[in-house]
Amino acid sequence: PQSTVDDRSTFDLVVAANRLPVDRVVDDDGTSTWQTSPGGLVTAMDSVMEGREAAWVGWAGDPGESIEPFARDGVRLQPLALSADEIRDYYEGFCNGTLWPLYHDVIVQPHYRRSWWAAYRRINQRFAEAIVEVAAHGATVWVHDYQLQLVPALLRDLRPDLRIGWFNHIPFPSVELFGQLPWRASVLRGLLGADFLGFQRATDAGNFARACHQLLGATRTGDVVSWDGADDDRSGVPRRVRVAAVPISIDFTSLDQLARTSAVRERAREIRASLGNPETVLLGIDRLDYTKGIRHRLRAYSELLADGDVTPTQATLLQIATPSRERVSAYRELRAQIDAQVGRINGDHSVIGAAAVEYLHHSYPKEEMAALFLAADVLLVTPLRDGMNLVAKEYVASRWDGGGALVLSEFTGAAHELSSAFLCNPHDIAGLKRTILEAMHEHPAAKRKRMLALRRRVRSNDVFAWARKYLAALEAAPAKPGAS
Ligand code: GDG
Repeated sequence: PQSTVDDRSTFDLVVAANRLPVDRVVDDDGTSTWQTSPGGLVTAMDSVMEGREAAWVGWAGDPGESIEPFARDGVRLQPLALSADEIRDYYEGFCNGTLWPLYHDVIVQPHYRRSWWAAYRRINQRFAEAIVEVAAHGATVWVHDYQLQLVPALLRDLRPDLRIGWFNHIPFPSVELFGQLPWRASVLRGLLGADFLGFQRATDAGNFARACHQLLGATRTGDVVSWDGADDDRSGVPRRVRVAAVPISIDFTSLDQLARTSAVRERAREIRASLGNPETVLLGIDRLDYTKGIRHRLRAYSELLADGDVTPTQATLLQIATPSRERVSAYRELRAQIDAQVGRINGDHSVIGAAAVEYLHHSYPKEEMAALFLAADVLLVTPLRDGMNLVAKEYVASRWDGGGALVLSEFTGAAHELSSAFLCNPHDIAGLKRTILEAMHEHPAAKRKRMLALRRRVRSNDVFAWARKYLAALEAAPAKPGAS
């Protein structure tokens, strides 16, 4: 429940992310309220903020006027305003038109626009100033993701007393690709303002350290990147920054429990029945994003249908694509391509009463997601590049019955942990087809063994363990607060 503004002015723990953990919901009568956003980050942060004097700085999600700070579940929410132009240039532009494609191995062409970069710098500065206002002396500040890479150094300049951590939810690309960025040195300098930089995979941490070495002359010893702080026009303050992989996870127990409820089990049966009770239900659930490999998955599936290896009465592919970034042109193009691809597959292969592909461009409540997971014999997770991929872990957590099979791309962070999955290279369509068939037809006992191994892994490294590990690494980072 929403309460009045917290009268404390400073906090020992400050979380900063592009978005606040709430969404504004406007009722029919025009009154607006705040609802907790779905998603793992909010759950993870709740667990670390509980019992601490904590604040969260982020954008409220709409263009326009600044909103007064408010308190929710004991946490101070500090909204940061973005104008329509700033959303276009900073968020849709630099974040989602430059950094997102560049950091996902240029699956689509990144655009390098100076006006977008200028907006990114300005908004990062605004974030740093908003954080400084609410951070107590010596506070811990946990900054999230690629939208806020300049914040660590900006913060350190303003407030050397703070302990600053940053976590990258997406991949960090190889230096050959990162080197394309016209403002690459500024981004590295921005990040090196932190005490600890966390990544999804050791490879991402390694890519970052190599970029610092090649582009700034920094050196790496074990987990620590050391930089003399000098650049072309100034000799700077030396930095020692800890850099390591801390793979993110999900709230295993709550999903496991949700999937065991009779309502979810009943709904899972209903979903299968609505699909005509086929032998095999294959499922894809993704944000509609070109990184997720939806087109490769559809291509492989359409070939399996064409080859006669699957028939629409025997199997159904249920593809759910959650609407995402609909104002960015690459996302609109992708949607049109997927619409056409699904139409073509169904036109060619469906029979009356049994669609080859059931495609839904919607988002669903978490109960429905759990029921979908429980209804699916095979989950297809085929990204071309993905920082972690929480959907894969959520599927595993939902399968309390030991059923189901996970087809998982090698190009996800999750593949580094979930080695018992049916791993695939989504670029290799022939290989992907074989892997899908293997996941459909492997002996049930062998499949069950895989699923139980996956569940052990996700249970023991859940989101709470992740948050604890992250904060412990930040506490142990080399530089003492106040030192340079
Ligand atoms: C980024 C990185 C990294 C999706 N549709 C609905 C819904 N979802 C939820 C899923 C899952 C989350 O959204 C998506 O997380 P992913 O990890 O799969 O992917 P990204 O959104 O790209 O996330 C990724 C992640 O950050 C965390 O660090 O793993 O690599 O790209 O939790 O369940 N939730 C509900 N309805 C939907 O329709 N309720």
